[in-house]
Amino acid sequence: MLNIVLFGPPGAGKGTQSQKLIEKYNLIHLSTGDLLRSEIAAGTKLGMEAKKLMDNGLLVPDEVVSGMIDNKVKEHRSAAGFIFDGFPRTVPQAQSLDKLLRENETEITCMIALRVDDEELTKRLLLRGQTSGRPDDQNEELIRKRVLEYNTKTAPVADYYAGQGKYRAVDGIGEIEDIFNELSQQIDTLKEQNKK
Ligand code: B4P
Repeated sequence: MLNIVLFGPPGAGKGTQSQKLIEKYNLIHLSTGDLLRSEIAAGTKLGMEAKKLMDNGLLVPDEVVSGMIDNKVKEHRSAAGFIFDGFPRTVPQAQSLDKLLRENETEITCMIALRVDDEELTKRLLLRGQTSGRPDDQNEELIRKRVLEYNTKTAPVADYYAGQGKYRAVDGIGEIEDIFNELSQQIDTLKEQNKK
């Protein structure tokens, strides 16, 4: 299986690039942000709890997101692989993902990070906020809070995978198509290595 963690701060382009990668490599897209937003749209208890945190730029508890991912991985046992988008966002989430994949006799192939600076992130998310209707994209203060949450809780996840020799990064600034080509090259190299 080809299991990629697409990593980066809010607005780095994880969602954008995942859409293109799943098509090219026939992978299942698992975005915890999307899963949480569908819970909110369906008005579930979990969704209502998550909404309070998301609207304030905070992370949702680890057990909630890990539980959602567990269910989805089990639903797609025979898939060619997964793109994990926006997950894991904390070290405990990464540990629970490793455990889950081990139980399913597979593992993370690689984490690929999209590197984008804070000013560009703020610009992109404010722009998206004009059309998306997403409450967490509406003001600069909230966006900066999400970036802070990322820097304190999520950035260490990169060290977790680096410790396993599974960390790579690409420049996330530039044309969407150029970034996609760069990611594809990294994935093609991994696939070749996997065959050996
Ligand atoms: P997410 O839904 O994961 O979203 P995100 O970080 O905002 O965005 P992403 O990086 O996917 O950006 P996108 O491609 O859309 O998280 C939302 C919230 O959910 C979190 O704050 C948290 O509360 C909660 N949550 C989710 N997962 C969690 C977890 N595991 N644990 C705890 N809580 C969790 O791109 C953004 C914009 O940039 C778009 O408008 C796009 O068009 C534009 N863009 C993309 N690439 C570009 C490029 N190259 N140039 C210019 N613009 C570009």
